[in-house]
Amino acid sequence: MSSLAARASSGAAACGRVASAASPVSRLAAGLLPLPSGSSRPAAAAAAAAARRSPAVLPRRAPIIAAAAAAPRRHETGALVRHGSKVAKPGTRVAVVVGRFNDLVTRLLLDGCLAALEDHGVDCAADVEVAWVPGAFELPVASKAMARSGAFDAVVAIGAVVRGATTHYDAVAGGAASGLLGAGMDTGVPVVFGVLTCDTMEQALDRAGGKVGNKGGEAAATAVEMANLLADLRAEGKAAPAWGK
Ligand code: INI
Repeated sequence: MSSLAARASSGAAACGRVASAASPVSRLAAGLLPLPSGSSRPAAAAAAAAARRSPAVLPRRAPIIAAAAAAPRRHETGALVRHGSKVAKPGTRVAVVVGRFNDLVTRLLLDGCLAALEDHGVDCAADVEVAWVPGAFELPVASKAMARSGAFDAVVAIGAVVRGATTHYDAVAGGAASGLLGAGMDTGVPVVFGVLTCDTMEQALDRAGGKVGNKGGEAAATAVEMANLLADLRAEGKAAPAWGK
């Protein structure tokens, strides 16, 4: 099997519900994630081993990302300082728009995104909608339309633009970036840029669950943080309502 094919085949099922080498349980056991209080590394390793033995769908688990200090605090000057929590509020709804072009890469980004949404407390089965579009250039129109619907608290746009030999790259990458920025700005719904812009396919795969991490997972975390921050500010009348709200 080529290294590209091997990496592609490692992209496990969506939503992180199926045990895989990259599942949160395995990452816990490997020491890559902080342990929830009351559990031990050997216990996590045993859970990971059990999950590997049984490929069955795992029961729903609690979010495993600990809440960052979400309550506003005072700077020594008295200024109010706040961050959006990395743990989703119950019922946080997320649209994920994915480009089919270079889907060897975008499927892996999608897997990373959905697993991370679950890790951050989003209920994928109830509250996540995935929409495929032909390529990165189509991400803005679909993202903006979904953001305008009022049905989502955040949108994650996923794509992979690989330079190759043509100048098409610049038009597609630039159009996707400016279009997605505009979609968020126009609607007040965070539209997260989960689009890889790389010179080579190898660089893209490195960022889709390879040696540089998974940009889809990072985009999911950004979506949760921004949805929380805007919700908190809006609850206090300190941010304008989202489109149609
Ligand atoms: N779309 C991508 O998502 N990535 C690319 O690398 C790419 N390249 O290189 O051409 C690409 N092109 C298709 C584009 O997104 C549109 O689907 C197409 O132009 C139709 O509007």
